[in-house]
Order: sequence, then C-alpha cells, then structure tokens
Amino acid sequence: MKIVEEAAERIKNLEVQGATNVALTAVRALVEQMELSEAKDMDSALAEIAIARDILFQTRETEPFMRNAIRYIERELRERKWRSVRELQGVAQRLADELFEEFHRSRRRTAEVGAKRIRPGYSVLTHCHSSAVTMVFKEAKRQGVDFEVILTETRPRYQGRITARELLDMGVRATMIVDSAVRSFIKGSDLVLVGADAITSEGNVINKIGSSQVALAADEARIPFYVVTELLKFDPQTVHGDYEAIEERDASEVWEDAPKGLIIRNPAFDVTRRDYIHGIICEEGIISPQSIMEAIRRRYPWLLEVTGTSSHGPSP
Ligand code: RI2
Repeated sequence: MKIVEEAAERIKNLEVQGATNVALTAVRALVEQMELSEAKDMDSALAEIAIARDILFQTRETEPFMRNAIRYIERELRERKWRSVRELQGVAQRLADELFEEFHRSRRRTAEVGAKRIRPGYSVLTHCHSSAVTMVFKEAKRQGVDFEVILTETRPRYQGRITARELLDMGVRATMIVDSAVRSFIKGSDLVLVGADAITSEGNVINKIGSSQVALAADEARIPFYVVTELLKFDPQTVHGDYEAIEERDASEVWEDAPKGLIIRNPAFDVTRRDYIHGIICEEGIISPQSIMEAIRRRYPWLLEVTGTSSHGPSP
C-alpha cells in the first residue's frame, strides 16, 4: 500500500491542502495503487480497495468530497461482474477519469456563475484558501472585470498566503488582514466569497475555522456572503442525523513551545448556519442552502445511496 500510504501522509500533514485537492489526490492514489495490485482473484482485489479506502478515510475527518469520490468508485467496482483483476484495474481508471472530467466541467460552470457576482470596482473579502474561489477570481479577471480582494491570513496554518500569491500572479490587487480584523474591513467590502469542506442536509456549511465569524460580520454589515463549492462536498451521513465531524488539529500548530499546563484548542473548521448564507455557488448555478437536498437528488442521486460508516462531531 505504498502509494496510498504516501498520499495519506501528505494529506495528513497538509502538504496536500484544500478539500478538492485532498479528494483528487486520494482518488489518484487509489487507482495507481490498484494498477500495481498483484491480487489473484476479485475478492482479494476488492479487499485491497477496502484497505486503501480505510487508510485514506483516516487522514482527515471533515472531507466528505474524498469519501464520496472513493465510495463511488468502490461501489461501482463491487456492483459489477468482473472477468479478471486486469479488467477491474482498467475500469477503476476509467471511473476516476470520468469523475475528474465531471469535476472539471462543474468547476468551469461554477466559475462562470460566480464571476457574474463580481461587478467592476468590487472589493471581495475571502477567508483561507479555496481553489473554487480562486477559479471564480480567475474567471472574473479573464473577463476583464476590475476588482480587488481583501484576504485573511488564516491562522494557524496561514493558508491566506496561498490565496495572496495566486491573486498577485493573476494581477489582482490583494490586501491581507489578520483574522481578527474582518469586522473592521467588512464594511468596505461588497461581497464575501468562501469555499466549503462540507455541506449538510440542512444546508449548513462547514469551512475553515473563522468562516462563521466572517458570516456574522457580513450579516451585521448587510454584505452578501456566498459559498463557492462543488455539490460533491455534500455529506450524505447528515441526512441520517449524524453531525459532520470537526477535525481538531495538533496544539503545536497554534503555539509550538507553549508553556506547560496551557490548554490549547485547535479546531480546523466551524459551521456556518444556512441563515447567514445568501447562496451556494455550484455546478447547478446559485442555489439557496435550503434547496440542497433537491439539488443533490437532481444531480448526484447516487450520493444518497453510498453512505458508509457514520461520522460524529460537535453539534453546529
Ligand atoms: P477547495 C480548506 O480546508 C478551506 O477550508 C477551504 O475553504 C476548503 O478547504 C475548500 O477548498 P483545508 O483542507 O476545495 O485547507 O475549494 O483544511 O480548494
């Protein structure tokens, strides 16, 4: 399981960062690992897939996109009849290719829809680094819209620096602020765009810690708060009553040589209630968080059939 184990390590230590990158890396690793499989029969090949799946699922808790993508491939492989392990390997590759194609189509559509919300002269506030939000910025820039971005540094891992570099590479005017300065700067903004790690059946969104504070500040200042995301980040377990698990990361990320006895808490994500979200910008266009189940049934009905082990976390 060398390929899968290496990918899992890179996901765990945040070398691979962002919900989308995590999902794509995990799927690639699974398929590459299967290519090297020396399984003699179908049962052993499927058992190897199950081991790989478990290793990948244990990397990070709040990653429904990765879980959905891997469960989809595993389910398709289990449900069909195979003549040989070779055939199964080919189909795993094809399923992954189809998933990637669908993902890129969704991304293009999401970017086109999102870019229309950025009007000339706008100041857009964003938090953390989301490749989906970056795609919207890129598309707006490509269309010649003149706008600027206020971005948070995003403690403790400073993902805001990734966003900052991408914006400067695009030639977009970018201003970085510390996370606690959001309320001071929100009044000068026209729009908030953030990404998502998970979407629940109620239309609540789990994203980088601090997102819900940004949403509160936006609500107070009457600035629209939009979430840019693929619908594949929907967590089907939440339909059955489970709370989305919120990953708690190591205290050393917050303070490496903290004094003994100090308690440090370091949740990676928080929940933004749907009431604070103007819309979810996704491959179905802009939808209200309340209509999430309808959108999932229309676009990815299989998502509601591929639930596996439950995830429990703190209540929203
Ligand atoms: P894309 C990130 O989490 C951020 O919370 C970001 O908004 C979200 O993933 C979505 O990113 P982390 O993996 O999928 O850095 O849009 O902990 O790239």
